Amino acid sequence: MKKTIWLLSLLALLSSCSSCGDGGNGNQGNTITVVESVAPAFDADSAYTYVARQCSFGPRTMNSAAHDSCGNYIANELARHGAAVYNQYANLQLYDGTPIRARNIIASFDTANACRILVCAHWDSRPWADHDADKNKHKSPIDGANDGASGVGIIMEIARQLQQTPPPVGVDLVCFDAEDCGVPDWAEYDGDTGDTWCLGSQYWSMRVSANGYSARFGILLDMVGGKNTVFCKEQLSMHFAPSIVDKVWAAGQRIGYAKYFNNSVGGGVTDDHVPVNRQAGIPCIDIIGTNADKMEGFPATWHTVNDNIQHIDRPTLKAVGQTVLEVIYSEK
Ligand code: AHN
Ligand code: ZN
Repeated sequence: MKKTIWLLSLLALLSSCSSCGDGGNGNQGNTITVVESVAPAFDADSAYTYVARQCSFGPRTMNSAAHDSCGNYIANELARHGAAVYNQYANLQLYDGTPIRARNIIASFDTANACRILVCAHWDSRPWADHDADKNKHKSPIDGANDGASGVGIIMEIARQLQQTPPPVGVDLVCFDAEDCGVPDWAEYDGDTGDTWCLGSQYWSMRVSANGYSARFGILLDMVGGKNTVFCKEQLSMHFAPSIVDKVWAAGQRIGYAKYFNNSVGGGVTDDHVPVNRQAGIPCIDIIGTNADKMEGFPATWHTVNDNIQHIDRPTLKAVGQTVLEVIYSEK
């Protein structure tokens, strides 16, 4: 009996301590926070399956059969979820002049709606594991489970939700090609100004406004499914679209993912959101994974052969996918 009372008072003490930092509103004791979420539930198992399926084709490197087959799979799956799908094909060139056949896959919901939100990710995978610890693997292609497939997996699950529960705004899901064939570390090549990356998004962004398209804002997803990942506020996103960063981070924190959506500002990244901001004129942010151990840099599997399905984490997919859904369904 005595032991129980002692335990109870210890618990009371602990809970009153944890409420000391409640902002000084005098609200002592246990505060139950009711999370008001307006979006349908994002299914992380479903997103995980979409990531695994993309990886099952093999590395989605430019000009490969796996790339072609996976492109068909993504386009068919998005159409099956009720999107109007447009394939934008482009003949482009790698940094060394190699011709590549690129394909941006654009899936639109509620096309009559003038208010539109863009969600994008790249679907190609890097042809070279140039950051692998093993030098012998620097020319091996990667699965890109996190770097590529995770963002597209979330996009496919979002498509499934959009069909089941139409939101108040129109949504365009864009899977960019040829993001990850920028100059490899081992290449003897001077003059990488960053434009050897993000070839598909550059192509799309240079043409989209002439085609009469715009969006209220965009959200790019990159490396959004790794273990041991947090999301810092990416510097170029803060430059181009600080209010969108704040909106997305606030939504994530509001619905319970403060552990993932960290308020610190990370470094700037050359990524698909740059041409979307600069050429397309659409304010677009990048939700991009940071290594949680170091609180800086990319996840440990980045551009290594370990970027495979074994290192994909459902809770990370859930945090990002649910947050993006929350932003979409909160928009008026
Ligand atoms: C550079 O390393 C220049 N950009 C990183 C963009 C990226 C590559 N995201 C995923 N893979
Ligand atoms: Zn990459």
